[in-house]
Amino acid sequence: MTELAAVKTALKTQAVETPSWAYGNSGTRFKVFAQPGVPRTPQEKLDDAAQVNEYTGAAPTVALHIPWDKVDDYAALAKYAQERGLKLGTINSNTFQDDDYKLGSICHPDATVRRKALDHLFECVDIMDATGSKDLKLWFADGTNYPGQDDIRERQDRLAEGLALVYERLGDDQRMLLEYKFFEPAFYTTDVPDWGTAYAHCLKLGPKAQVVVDTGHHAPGTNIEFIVATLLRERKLGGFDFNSRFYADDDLMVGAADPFQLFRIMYEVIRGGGFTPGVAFMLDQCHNIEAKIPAIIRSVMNVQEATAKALLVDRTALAEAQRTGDVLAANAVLMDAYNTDVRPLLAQVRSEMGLDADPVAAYHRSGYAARIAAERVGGQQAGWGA
Ligand code: AOS
Ligand code: ZN
Ligand code: ZN
Repeated sequence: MTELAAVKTALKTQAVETPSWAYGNSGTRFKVFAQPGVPRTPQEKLDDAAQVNEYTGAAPTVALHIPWDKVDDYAALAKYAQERGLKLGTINSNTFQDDDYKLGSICHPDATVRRKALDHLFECVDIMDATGSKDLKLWFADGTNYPGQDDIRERQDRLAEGLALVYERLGDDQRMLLEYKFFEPAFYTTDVPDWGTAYAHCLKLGPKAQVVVDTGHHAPGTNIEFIVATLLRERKLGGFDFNSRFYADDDLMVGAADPFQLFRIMYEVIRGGGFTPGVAFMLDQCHNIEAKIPAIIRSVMNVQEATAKALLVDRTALAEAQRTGDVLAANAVLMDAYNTDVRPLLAQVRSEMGLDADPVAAYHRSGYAARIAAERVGGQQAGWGA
């Protein structure tokens, strides 16, 4: 196989999971903007996700969020997805929306609240059993706002205890993906603030526990690709929540704020052997002011563009420049790949897959947006504004 053929093959296999909540109305704590045609049910979210997959050919799974996507029959929902060429992906838990969780969930000082949070997490695993989902994504809003509010170490003990109980409940082919976030909604301490804390817990738990890197969950200037390289070396990178940030957890379209960073991340993924089914490429975004379906299509394309550039890095030339200490040549190899216009290559890949070369234009031509705007009245809020 020529090198270009190998790049094309890799691009044809890449799959990006889209989040159900990205199809719903969203906003900030200042305002949630309603858009015409927004889904009213989990099924309608899947209908929209099927559009993204139809035009990109690269978004075959959809992440659910419980309880935002609560239904009576999850096996039926999985069948509904299957009939539209989709599969249900990661199950995202929610232990942050009840009044009971004011002081935390599985780290809460009161055992009754911890039990309630655990029961929800067990319910999420039951849902995975019904849908065939392989991954449970855990993000905890737990933390404290004031020094002295609670004991930092005891909160870690409670976290470890809760995670261990959920871990035990996982089936052989199921994983738990632990997400970290350096602040918000807690501002003084966050119980899983960084990859080191997530890694330490996952290491103790065992091979079915891995870390999720949400690209928006780092302090400005953090070298995310270094984290990616490290987690891959340790076989602890479970997946990504892709999005973009300018300031905090902005949840903007992936690749919009810093496409160069996305390229650097994808390069480390490929370099570290992470371009395999094990590492989940998920989006975690909200489209507050832009049309949702084309924005999600655009996001998938942004991931593909960064991936294509990363695949084009001349690894032999890079290794040689690195070995001989030729700093400028090594940097130039990376920059050459990054500065390549990969849009014609991706258009070709799409044509070879029987897709339109321009997925956004194809979606606009389809008339789907006008149809859902006419048919759907009273679209659902994503559940949470961020
Ligand atoms: C929260 O900031 C995290 O990014 C979560 O992954 C996610 O946005 C939320 O829990 C929806 O599932
Ligand atoms: Zn996330
Ligand atoms: Zn987030």
